[in-house]
Amino acid sequence: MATIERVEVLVTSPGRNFVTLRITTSDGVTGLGDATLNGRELAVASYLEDHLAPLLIGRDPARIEDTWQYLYKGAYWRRGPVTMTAIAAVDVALWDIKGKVAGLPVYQLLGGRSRDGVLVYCHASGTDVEALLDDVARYQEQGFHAIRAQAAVPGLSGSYGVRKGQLYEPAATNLPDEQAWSTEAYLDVAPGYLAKVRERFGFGFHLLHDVHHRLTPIEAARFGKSVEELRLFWMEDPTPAENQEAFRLIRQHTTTPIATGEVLNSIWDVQGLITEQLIDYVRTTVVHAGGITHLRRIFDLAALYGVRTGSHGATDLSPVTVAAAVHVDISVPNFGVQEHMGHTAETYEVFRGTPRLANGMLYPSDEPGLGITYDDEVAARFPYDAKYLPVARRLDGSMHDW
Ligand code: GCO
Ligand code: MG
Repeated sequence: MATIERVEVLVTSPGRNFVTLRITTSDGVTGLGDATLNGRELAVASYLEDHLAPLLIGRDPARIEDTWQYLYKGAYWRRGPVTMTAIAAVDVALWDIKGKVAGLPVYQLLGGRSRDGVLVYCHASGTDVEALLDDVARYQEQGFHAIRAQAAVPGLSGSYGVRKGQLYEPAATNLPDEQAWSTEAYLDVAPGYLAKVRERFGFGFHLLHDVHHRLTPIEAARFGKSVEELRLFWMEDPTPAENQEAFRLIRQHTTTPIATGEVLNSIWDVQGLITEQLIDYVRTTVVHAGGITHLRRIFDLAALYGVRTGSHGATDLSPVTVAAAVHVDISVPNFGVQEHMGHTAETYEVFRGTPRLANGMLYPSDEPGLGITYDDEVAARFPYDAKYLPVARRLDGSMHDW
């Protein structure tokens, strides 16, 4: 029997910080798992290095479920983003190894394809409405069928989701950037720019919008109602996700579909949202929700209640997560959509073999395992560089949800 012989925690910053776990077996097979928790990266690195690596040495790499239970139940302390991201990294690395040992891509181990390709949505944004419309046109020309639209709110220093450089990257400063927020100003402008997108481009594509936890339940209900005729694919994170009951109020008032879950990390965090059918899309991801093993459990529960998947896929999730997500997305029956942002050229030099993007769809690699390799030499050129997500303050100076 092969055993786990080596466990390495790799930290690199090719444009942004990524933490990667590499497990090597006594047969020389390696597996990769993403362990990146944006803005809190080193907490997960330490959890893996100091607490999990010693437990893994000598274990059977084939026992994925048992290892998951061992690490989850063995922690005693339940859930939480740091624990669940660390467990995810181990889990995904073990799926990668299992695929390589079997000579099969991971999606084949998950039951094979349920569809030909994975529908993705991209991010259009603009500092004003005209710039947003130009960006939507650009993505349509590139063949995307689903487009998220965000525009700056006049008078506010920072508006979530608006790109400054090549890619939208919120964790861009060495200390948290302080941004101003006004719900009134946002609610005055957002339904209007979304309407302009529909006016200009019609209804022949999916239009999405991320509220980014900024509204109270009743404000979110009002927002959802005000955009009903625009037939959004979803409004994302209309209110902070930790209060599951809040979604009942929103649900009672609007038919605009609701997506949430990118900040949640376990089946228990989304249990009520799913079983009470308070959401339409669950956005938990491979990396933050306990890996492929646990995410599939969430998606199976969701399938029972007609809730579809819509996994988070921002730049702070490494290409290892993107690959793992696409293996899951292509196989589960209740797939909805996958977020796609892409990464910098430097990131793709470190992580090689990312899923193929064509005509607004992602296709998994047919290489054994996940299909991603990690280049240590290139990674060494990009040392860790502490970066934080911004914070938001209301106009009176008090803290708001970012
Ligand atoms: C999204 C997200 C992200 C997050 C980021 C935090 O929908 O893509 O909201 O942009 O803000 O992942 O690290
Ligand atoms: Mg979001």
